[in-house]
Amino acid sequence: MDISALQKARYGYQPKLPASLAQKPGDIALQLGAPTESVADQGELRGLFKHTYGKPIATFGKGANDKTGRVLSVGVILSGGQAPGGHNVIAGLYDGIKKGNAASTLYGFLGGPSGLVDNKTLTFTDTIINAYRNTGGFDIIGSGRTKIETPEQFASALETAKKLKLDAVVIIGGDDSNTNAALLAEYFEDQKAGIQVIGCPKTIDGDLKNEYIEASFGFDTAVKTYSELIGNIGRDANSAKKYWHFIKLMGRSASHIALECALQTQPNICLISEEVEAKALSLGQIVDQICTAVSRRADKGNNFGVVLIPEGLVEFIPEMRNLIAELNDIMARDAGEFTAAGSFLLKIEWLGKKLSPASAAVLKSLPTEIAEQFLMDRDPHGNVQVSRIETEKLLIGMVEKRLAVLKQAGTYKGKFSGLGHFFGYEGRCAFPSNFDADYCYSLGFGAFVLIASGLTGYLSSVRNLTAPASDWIAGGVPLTMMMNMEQRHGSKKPVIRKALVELDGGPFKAFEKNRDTWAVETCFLFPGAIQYYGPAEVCDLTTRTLVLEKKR
Ligand code: FBP
Repeated sequence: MDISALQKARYGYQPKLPASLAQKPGDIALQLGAPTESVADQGELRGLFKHTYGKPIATFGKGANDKTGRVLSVGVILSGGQAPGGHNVIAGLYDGIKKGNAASTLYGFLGGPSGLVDNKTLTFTDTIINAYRNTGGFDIIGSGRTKIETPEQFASALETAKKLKLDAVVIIGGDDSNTNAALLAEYFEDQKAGIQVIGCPKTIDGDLKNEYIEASFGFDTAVKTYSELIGNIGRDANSAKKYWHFIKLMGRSASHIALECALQTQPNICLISEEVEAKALSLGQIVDQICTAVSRRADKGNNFGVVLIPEGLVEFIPEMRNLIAELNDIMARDAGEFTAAGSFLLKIEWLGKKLSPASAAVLKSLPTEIAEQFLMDRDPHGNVQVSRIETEKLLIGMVEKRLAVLKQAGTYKGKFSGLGHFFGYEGRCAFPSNFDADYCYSLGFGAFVLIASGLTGYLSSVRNLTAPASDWIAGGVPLTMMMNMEQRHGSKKPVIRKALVELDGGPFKAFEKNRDTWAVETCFLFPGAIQYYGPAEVCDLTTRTLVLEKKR
């Protein structure tokens, strides 16, 4: 098989491990802290997770561990959207269990959680693992968004695990997938199956984090990839001086990706969904803000610029959020009728009778192609697929209209030509940065130690991430510690709380301090491509978000 020169070179990269995990497995001691509580709704969660609630934080240190040498049988799942470094989590887990005992087996469930339900597996070998070390993508076993939720699905998962004689299942996923991991861990305990469940924090969105999970893997590589592209666009804009580039960036709910890219590239405008929500800004007000910057730059003869837009924005604008919530309910409750309504226009007519008057008016005001995107299928977790809503085009159209009015009034004298871009899929399967390669390998290796030590219902954790890798602190965080109860599809459900951008946090404050200057001046930065070989200050650079969050 042909492989690129970089792929070949990356096979030989040896990921760095924290000192605690770089020891012989028998010398990795497990230290347990005090019992923990969930972030909220402790009473309800204690009742729902009778076997797995409130476990202590686990930390790895130096000392004898007589459990790491037993023969293990483990199955691993890649769940949800791709994120750079997934292959290294599997490689770290594989190397760990083989180091513990060469007779141990690692199975991969094919196509995401459905592989566990339907017993679709492959058995990892050195040859398979070696062909994927330090590479991007999830293609080693594939991924999927199936949610294990019905009693039949849980029973099938158990049947598969029993057939394979598994000691443990490792779920590599985001907040929804790890909520599923917590439920599965509890179910297996309840069934006295003796099968452990360990999660690993994945998502480019960066919204699965807390005091013990400093970053989800993939964020580092994705933001560096997008920032390279944004920097290139900034330079093009400043060369040609004729386009306003509206760039939508992935991040289904949280704006961490947009904020980090703004810190790395200094665009003229970066919208932050969490701020839009806090200030209850309407779509019209957002458009006015953009027009003010466009107009002020035009006064200086600069009819070009860069605008960053988080893809989740529409769900944070009050009138849009209401519309989406109502659509979600109607489309779930009256799914049959909705489908039977027929063409798009007939669907809009049918919805007109079901939606509140305010939401019906918002839907009607949207350009046809955008309204169609609002009606697309929801994902299995009930989320609207914001990656498919062309917010950048919606904003360009509205800005154009508003500027035309301002021109008539004589308050805008520039020329506006908007170009839309969407950077999402471009970054999710990039070769992992050295940071993600090291971090992921450590998470996978740590998952092995958690399993060998007999823990269940934990998320593999590696912290102190701004220090050199040898000083990273590895261990595990109980999944229930991150949970609260939230309203989902008409009822309260236990879920891992999403970490949104904090408006009083270091990253947002750093952005806020500079954004007025960036809006009017041309201050673009050009981060360039991710570097894999060279000086550590270039190759092992962490994100600004991580550094600024750690400063607190
Ligand atoms: P996860 O939360 O599963 O990691 O996925 C995040 C994400 O990349 C979002 O940024 C994006 O909105 C979504 O996946 C796209 O989903 P899909 O891959 O199903 O199109």
